[in-house]
Amino acid sequence: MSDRFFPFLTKPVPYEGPDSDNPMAFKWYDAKRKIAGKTMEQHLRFAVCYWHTFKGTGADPFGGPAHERPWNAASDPLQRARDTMDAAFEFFRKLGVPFWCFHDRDIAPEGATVSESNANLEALVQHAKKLQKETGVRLLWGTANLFSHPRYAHGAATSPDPLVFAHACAQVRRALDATVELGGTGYVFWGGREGYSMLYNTDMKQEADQFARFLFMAHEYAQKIGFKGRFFIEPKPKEPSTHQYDYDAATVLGFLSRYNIDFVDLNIENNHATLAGHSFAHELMVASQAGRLGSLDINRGNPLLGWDTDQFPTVLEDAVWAMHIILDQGGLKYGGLNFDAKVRRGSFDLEDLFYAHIGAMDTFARALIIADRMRKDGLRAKWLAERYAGWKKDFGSKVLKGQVTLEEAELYAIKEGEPKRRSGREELFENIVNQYLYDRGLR
Ligand code: XLS
Ligand code: NI
Ligand code: NI
Repeated sequence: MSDRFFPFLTKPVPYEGPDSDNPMAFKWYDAKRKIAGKTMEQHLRFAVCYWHTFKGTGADPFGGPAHERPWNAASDPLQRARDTMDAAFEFFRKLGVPFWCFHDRDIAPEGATVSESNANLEALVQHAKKLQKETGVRLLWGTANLFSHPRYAHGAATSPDPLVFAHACAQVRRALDATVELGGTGYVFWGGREGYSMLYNTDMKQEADQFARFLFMAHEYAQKIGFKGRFFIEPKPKEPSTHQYDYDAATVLGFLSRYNIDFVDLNIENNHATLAGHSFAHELMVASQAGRLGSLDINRGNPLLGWDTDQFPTVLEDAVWAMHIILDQGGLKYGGLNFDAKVRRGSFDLEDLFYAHIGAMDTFARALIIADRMRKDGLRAKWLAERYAGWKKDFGSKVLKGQVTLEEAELYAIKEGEPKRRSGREELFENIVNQYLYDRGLR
């Protein structure tokens, strides 16, 4: 493999440990280091996202592209797509990540017709297959971009026009083919335009029925072509739609049970959680406790801005929660940690792409060490056991087994009198967690 696009780095990013001052080295991410029986690489399952890292331009609503990339030099769109992919695999290899993720339109340009688009995609999938073989990098999940083309202005699967729905089906069919061909274990549905901007012209029930049908059709096809992975819905409350149907984890779980859909798990994104007015930990917990936490997009938002800023994750406490919950549920079988993050508009150097990913990987590696230590010391398990102890004993456990009537509960309250008040000890728990975050967990 060549050094064509990132010549400033001729060897993969090394692990040098916490005392290193080398910006192109890992301080915490040591791929083969074992934690709780598995290597860091196996726990974290990092995936670089193609769209932000290689297709991102630094554009924002107030200014066009600000990032010049050497892989965009060719004038022929297919050549540009191949160069971009070569750059991507050079990057994956040098960064040392095991996985990548893409939308159909990230890797291959849309053609003038459905058949032309399919042919473009197929050509680039074959190129990816070759590069995967050469580098050992694997596909985590694939997806279709059902939000950029003008035809999707009123939604894709939830469009009022069945022909638009058919175009969405055409894309998903080929994106599923690509995912299977490249060995992906996940397939994501993020519905940026599956929502509405006003209710005067929107029939929510009709659109929900359409979306459910769409998922059943996709599932049936995936089975047919031998897809062995899982589908994931990625909740987000808004942006670009005013209101998105997959609002948050709880809303999606409700939708799945309303339509009896058992073949979809959730892909939880940090910045979407905060846009919905939740914390990342809340969304992860809701999904995990329902047995449906499949994968994570680990970017973060900016508390001072109200939109999806997709920043690289550098906040340790968020990452510790994520790793704690992932360890609690025994890992991520089909998913992983996809960055879904972009460098800032002002960070236009190619080196910035490495710094961003290195920092994110170190944050999560450190979080894994800390979460493992917190779990081994039994912190949260102990706090929960103490707090809910009553539910394990006679009256509490009988209630849960359905052996107590409302009148019997009243008699119990009369007999026992006023409950003893117990402190929630929030400040104490925060102090203890801080000890782990900043000191104990790392020793
Ligand atoms: C946008 C989403 C998108 C999905 C994939 O906000 O995060 O990037 O992850 O379509
Ligand atoms: Ni995302
Ligand atoms: Ni997002």
